[in-house]
Amino acid sequence: MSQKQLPDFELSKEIIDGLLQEKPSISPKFFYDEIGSHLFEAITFLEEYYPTRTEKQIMSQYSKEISAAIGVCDVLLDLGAGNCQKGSALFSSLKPREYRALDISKEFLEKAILGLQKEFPQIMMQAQTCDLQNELTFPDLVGRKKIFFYPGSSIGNFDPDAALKLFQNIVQVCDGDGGLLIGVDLIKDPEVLNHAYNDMLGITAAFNKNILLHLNRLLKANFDLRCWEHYAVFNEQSARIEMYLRSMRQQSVSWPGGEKHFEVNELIHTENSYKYTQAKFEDLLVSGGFKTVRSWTDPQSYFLVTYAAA
Ligand code: AVI
Repeated sequence: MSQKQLPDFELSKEIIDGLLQEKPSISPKFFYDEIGSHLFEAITFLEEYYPTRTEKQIMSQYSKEISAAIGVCDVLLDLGAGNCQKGSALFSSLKPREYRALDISKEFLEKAILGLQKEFPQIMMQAQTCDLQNELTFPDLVGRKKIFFYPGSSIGNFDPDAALKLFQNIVQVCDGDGGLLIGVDLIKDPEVLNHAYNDMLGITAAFNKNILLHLNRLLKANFDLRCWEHYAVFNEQSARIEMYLRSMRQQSVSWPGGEKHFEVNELIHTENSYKYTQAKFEDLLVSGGFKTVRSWTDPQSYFLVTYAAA
C-alpha cells in the first residue's frame, strides 16, 4: 500500500488551520494517542455504549451466513485494526491466507500482530500505517481477492460524501472481486444515542478532553483542561452525534508562532458520528459501486453489519 506519511509540521499546520477557522475544529483522528486509545477501549465496555457489544453479538450469531456470503478470503484487510481483536475473531470462519492490519499507528499494530502470529502461524501477517483520509492503493495485492473489514461504525466518523469516496476507492481496489464487511450504527431513540455519548462515568468526556492534551504535546500548546467541558448531542436533522469541547471562560491558547482567543461557551468541534437507516446505508454502498449488499442486525435494530460485494 502506498501511504503518504505526514511530517510533524504538516500535522501542526492541519491542527492550527482547524483551530483558526470561524468554527474551530480538531480532526477526530487526534483522539487516538496512547491515553485516547485506552479511553476509547474503556468506552467500548460502558453499559451506555451499545455499538461494540451489539456488533460482536451480530457477528457471532450470523458468523456462518456472513462467511458464506463472503466465500473464499485470500487477503483480509483490517481498516483501523487497533488491537486486532475484531479482525482476528474472523480468522476461524474466514480462514484468510493473509492478514493486513492497517491503522494510524503502526507500533500499536506490530505489538498486537506479534502475539497473533504465534497463535496463527499459517496466516501471513503484516502491519501497515494508514490514514483513511488518503487514497488506498495496494499494488502488491493486484489480482488477489481482497476482503476489507471496517467494523465499529468508524464509517460514522466520515461525512457521507467522504464515506462514498472511501467505498468507491475500495471498489476500485477490489477490481471486481472481494468486498467490504462493515459495521454501522443505526438511527434510534435520541435518548439512547445521547446517553451513549454522555456516559455517567465521564469516560467519553475524558476521551474528548484528552484531545487537548494530545494537541499540547503535538503543538507545544497550552490548553488548560480545567477550562473546557465535554458537550455531545444528537442532531436529528443531520442524523449525527456532534461532539464539541466548550470553553468555560474567556481564554487564550497559544503555541509557538500563534494563538487563539476563545469566548465563553465557544465550541471546538471534535467529532461527528453519523447514524444511518439500513436503506440509506445500503444505498450509499451501492452508489459507491458495490454490486450486491447483504445485511444482518440485532433484535432491537440498533446496529447493522453489511457485506457489500465489489
Ligand atoms: C470510533 N467511533 C466509531 C466512535 C463513535 O462512536 O463515533 C468514537 C466515539 N466517540 C465518542 N464515543 C465513541
